[in-house]
Amino acid sequence: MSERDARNGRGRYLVTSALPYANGPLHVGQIVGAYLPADVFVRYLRMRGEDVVYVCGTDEHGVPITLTAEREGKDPKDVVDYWWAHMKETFARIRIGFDNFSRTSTPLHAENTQLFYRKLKEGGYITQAESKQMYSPTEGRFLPDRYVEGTCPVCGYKEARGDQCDNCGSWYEAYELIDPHSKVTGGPVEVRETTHLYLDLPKFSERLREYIGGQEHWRTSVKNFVLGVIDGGLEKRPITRDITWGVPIPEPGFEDKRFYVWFDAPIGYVSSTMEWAEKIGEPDRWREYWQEPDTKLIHFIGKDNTVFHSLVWPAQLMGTAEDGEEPFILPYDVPANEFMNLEVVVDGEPRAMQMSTSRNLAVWLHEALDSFPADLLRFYLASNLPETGDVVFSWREFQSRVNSDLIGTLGNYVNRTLSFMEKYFDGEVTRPGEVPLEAREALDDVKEIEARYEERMYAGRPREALGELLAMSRRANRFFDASAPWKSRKDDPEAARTALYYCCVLLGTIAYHAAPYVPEAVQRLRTFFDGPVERISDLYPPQSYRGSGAKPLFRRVEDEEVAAAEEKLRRAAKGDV
Ligand code: B3M
Ligand code: ZN
Repeated sequence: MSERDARNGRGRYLVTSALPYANGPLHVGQIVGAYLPADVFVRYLRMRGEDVVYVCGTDEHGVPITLTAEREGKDPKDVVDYWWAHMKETFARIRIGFDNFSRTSTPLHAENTQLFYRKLKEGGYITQAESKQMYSPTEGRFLPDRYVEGTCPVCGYKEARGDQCDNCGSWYEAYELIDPHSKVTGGPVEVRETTHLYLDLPKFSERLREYIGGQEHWRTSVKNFVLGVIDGGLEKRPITRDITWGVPIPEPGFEDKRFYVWFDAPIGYVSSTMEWAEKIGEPDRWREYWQEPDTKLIHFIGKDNTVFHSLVWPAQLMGTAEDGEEPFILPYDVPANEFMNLEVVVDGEPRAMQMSTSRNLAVWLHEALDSFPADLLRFYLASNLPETGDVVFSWREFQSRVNSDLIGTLGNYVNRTLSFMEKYFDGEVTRPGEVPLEAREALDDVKEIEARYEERMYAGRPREALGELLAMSRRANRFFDASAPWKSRKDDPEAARTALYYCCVLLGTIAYHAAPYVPEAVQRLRTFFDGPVERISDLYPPQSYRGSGAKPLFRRVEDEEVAAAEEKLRRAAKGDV
C-alpha cells in the first residue's frame, strides 16, 4: 500500500486475515501476523468512511487437522467444530472485528471449490498425471505432506515438513526430502505412484510476472521473493491428495481422494464473503468486493503463506476469469508479516526462543485474556508487530510498554486533562475567542504528526502509526506542562481555561487515533468525555467540552503478574508442563 492511498475517501476494500487451521488455540504469534494488523487497519479505514468488508474463517481441511484428530483419537469433524467455536470466541474477546467468521467445511464452500476447479479445467489449466508420493508400508497408506518429515534439501534443517521448510521457506515435493520418515510412527516411508490432478502454473508465468512486477506498493521483501520463485521456473502443482478428509473432487476415479487444502483454503475468502452477503440479506453484494475492479483486495498473512497468496492464488483467480463471466479481481496487496519469538527468562537471563505449540511453549491468547484486558494486549502487540523483521514477545516489555507508554504517556494525558477540568472548572471549558500562540503551535505539530500517522496507517503499517500516536500524546503533554494551568488558574483563570480547552481538542484527536488500537478504552472514554473525538484536520471546534466522572482508562501491569507469566514459560521451556 502506498502514500497515494492516504486520502479521505470512500474507497472499497475487502480485507482478509489468513484462515487459521482449526486445530488448537490461538497464540500471540498468529495474532501479530495476520489478525491484529488487519483489524487495526480495518477499524481505521472505517473511521475514515471507507467501505470495508473484513472476512475470515477457519481452515478446516488438510493434514494439520487430520494429524490432530489422529493424535487425539477423534473425528476430524469434532476437532474442527470445537476449535472453530473456540477461535471465534477468542477473536471476539480480543476485539478482532470480522464482518464474518466462516469455516471451510460448509457446503457452500465445497460448491465454490468445485466451481473453481471446473472453471480452471474448462480454461485448460488442469492436467492429470501419475506422481510419486510418499507411502508408509507399515501404515498401509499414502502419507500427504505434513505426515512426512525429513531434512530440508535446501538448507539442511532437520525437522522440515513434507511440503515446505519452516526454516528457509523453500517449497518442494515430499520425496525431495533427505531421510524422509512418517511423522506419526517415525518409521521409514517409500515412494509410490499415484494419480493426481495438477494446476498448470507454468501457463501463468508471464501473467504472474507482469502482475507482480507491476505492484509498486508491495513490500519489497514479498515482491522480490515471489519474483524469484517465478524466475526459478514454475512447475505444475498437484491439487489433489490421497486423503479422505477434504472437499470431494468432481471427477470419476477420484472418489478416494480430496482437494489439497491449499487449493480450497483461499477460496474460503470468497465463501466467507458470500456468507456475509447472505447474512445481511443482500446475497449478491459479494460481487462488489470480488468483481468490481476498483475494490482493493488485501490479504494479511504470516510470511510462511506468501507463495500461496501472491502466486498460486492469483493464478487460480486468473484461471477462472476466462469463461465470459465477470472476472475476479486480483489481490491489491499481500502484507506478509514476519515471526514472533518468545523471551524466556532462565536464571535471570532473558533468551529468545522459537514458539513451539507442541511443547506448549507459547503465549496462548485465551489464557492471556483471562489475565489482562484486551486493550493492554492489543496495545503491546501492536507496538511489537513483525512488520519489517522478526520480533520477540516479552512479558517484561509488555509491562513496561503498558505502564510507561500506554498509561504513563497516553492515559496520563487524558487523566490530567479531565481531572483538572473537573476539579477547577466544574467539568466544562468553553471556546475561547483567540488561539494563543502556544496552543496554535501544539495544534500545528499534532496536525503534522497526524499526517504521518495516517500515511503509515494507509500503508498497512499500524506499528509505525502507533509510534506517531505516542508522539502525539507526548506533544500534548508538553503543551499541558508549558501552559501550566495549575499555576495560571490562580492568577489568570481565563488563561488556564483556554489552555484546558485546547487540551481537550488534543484529547479528542488522540482518542480518535487511539481507537483502532484500544477500542474498549475509547468507548469508555466517551462515557465521561463529551466532545468530538475527531481528526484534527476535520475538527470543527465545538462551543464547549465537558467531562466528569473520569476514571483511569487502563490498569497497570503488576510485577507479580509478570513473574507468574514468566514462570509459566520457564516451566514450558524446561519441559515440565
Ligand atoms: N491455514 C496456514 C496457516 O494457518 C493456513 C492459512 C490459510 S489462508 C487461506 O498458517
Ligand atoms: Zn530449509
